[in-house]
Amino acid sequence: MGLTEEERFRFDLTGFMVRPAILSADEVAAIVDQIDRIKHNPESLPPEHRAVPGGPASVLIDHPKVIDVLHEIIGPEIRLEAAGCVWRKKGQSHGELHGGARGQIDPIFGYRVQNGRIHAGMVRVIFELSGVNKGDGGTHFIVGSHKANFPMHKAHLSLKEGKRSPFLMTYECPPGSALFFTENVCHAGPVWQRDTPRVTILHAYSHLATHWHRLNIPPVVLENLPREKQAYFRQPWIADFKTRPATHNTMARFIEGDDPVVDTTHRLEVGI
Ligand SMILES: O=C(O)CCC(=O)C(=O)O
Ligand SMILES: [Fe+2]
Repeated sequence: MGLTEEERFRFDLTGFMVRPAILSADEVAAIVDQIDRIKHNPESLPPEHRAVPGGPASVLIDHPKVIDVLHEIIGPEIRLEAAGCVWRKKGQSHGELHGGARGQIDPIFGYRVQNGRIHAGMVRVIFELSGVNKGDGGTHFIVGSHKANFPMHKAHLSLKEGKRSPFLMTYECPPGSALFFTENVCHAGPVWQRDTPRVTILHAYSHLATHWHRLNIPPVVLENLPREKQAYFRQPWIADFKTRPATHNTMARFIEGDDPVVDTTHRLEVGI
């Protein structure tokens, strides 16, 4: 369980790592079909499948080969706080290099290592459904920048051929792979170069105590997930001292209990 020694070394050193082909070909096909419909023909889907992580994509919420990593690098109690899908055609991009140098977001979401354990405040997982080959334009990273002590220097911020930092790295992977990175590493989603689209699902996981993204998943999607998957969207709190002994907001407590996964505030926020 957990990261292999090589994965731990690699993730700590560079700020990212890939677990290749963790999904079966059938899982990949079903999720790609769902994203195709979400982007191009949403009415062909039931409402609870019209946004991720509903429908076939829900297999990704608690995939054992992903949770395994997150428990080690975030902690035993985690939340999934944002999910989205991408259908990136040739010529399209996410954008330039951003983040890094410990300055991206508040230190509570930062990256640190203490007593031999990684504590990553927030971890992004990108499920690469169409795979990435050399030169395609997968996500790029300035390796080590999640631990840099000085601001990102402009000499290292170009994605232009010939002007790229020697620290800029990327990866290749087969379809159905999971890319993990700390949100604190400087990264970019460059122009996609392949004729077939880059199809991905992006998840942001964080510690149970925090919530960076405002939740924007439609209530119908969350309400139709099984309880074990809804548990990843439970409220961000650790302990309730009104009870004796104190109640802890564990996953098991949520699954056994009857807390609603969608509260009135969230309904109002998403306008329902
Ligand atoms: O599209 C990409 O490759 C990068 C996306 C990104 O910047 C992010 O997930 O934070
Ligand atoms: Fe980003």
